Amino acid sequence: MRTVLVTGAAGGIGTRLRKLLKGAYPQLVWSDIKAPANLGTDEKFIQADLADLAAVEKLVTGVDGIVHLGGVSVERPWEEILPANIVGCYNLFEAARRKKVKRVVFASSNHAIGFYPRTRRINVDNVVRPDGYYGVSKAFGESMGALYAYKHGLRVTCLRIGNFDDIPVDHRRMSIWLKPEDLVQLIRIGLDHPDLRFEVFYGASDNERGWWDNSAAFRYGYKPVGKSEAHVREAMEGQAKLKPDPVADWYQGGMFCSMDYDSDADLARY
Ligand code: 15L
Repeated sequence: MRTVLVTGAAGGIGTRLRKLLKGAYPQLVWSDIKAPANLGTDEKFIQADLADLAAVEKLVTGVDGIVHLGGVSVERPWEEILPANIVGCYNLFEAARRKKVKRVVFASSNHAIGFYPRTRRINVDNVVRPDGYYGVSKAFGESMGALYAYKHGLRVTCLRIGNFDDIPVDHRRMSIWLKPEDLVQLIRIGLDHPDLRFEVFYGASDNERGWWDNSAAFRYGYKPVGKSEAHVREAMEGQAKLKPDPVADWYQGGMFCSMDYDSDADLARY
């Protein structure tokens, strides 16, 4: 990898990665729909709207690998998800194919599988259970990744990111926490590992209370350094400030599941 493009440079994860990936590749190119506020003079930034295919094609020209963080990163109405996360994701993969980009690391999310109960341990072979339109867009992105990997020869890694933060901030996050340095490890496996064709990994640190079997990532050498048990006190303090919510507390996706929820199903059966 000589030139690596990262979309979503102005978002929460992008902003952290701008520091953590510094020097990792000879040329890093950062992009977003708007410029990050604190752009350094040594950082190369290209403004682009993911919904504009011609602009995305221009953006990926000459790039070897892409880390695709761009788009809407929370649950929003369909009218907002569609251009940014569905059309934008198609444009990204299609432009990558046309311009012969070698690898894509796609930032998927735990919300692609949010409707699994916390009592279930799942791996990457369980079918998706999105917990909103945002989760649907992440499941779509994983499907696009598989299509472009097997049909067009791209090498694609989808990271089902749990909660990216310095520490886990509540009970749920104890199970899904991802320390920033561990995300960097997963991204570098996706960009550099010679044997990789298409994989889905869980973006989670070493969480004793975790719900996900991440053996796919471990097979590629992932060794998470973050241990959520080391932060249990702060997480329980955060939890004490939250109101009980039977749907959010039952499912892995938390509050994304209880948003607009109007099913009368017996929770314990699903
Ligand atoms: C995500 O996918 C979101 O991008 C982030 O804002 C958090 O809500 C996270 O999931 C989470 O589930 O905690």
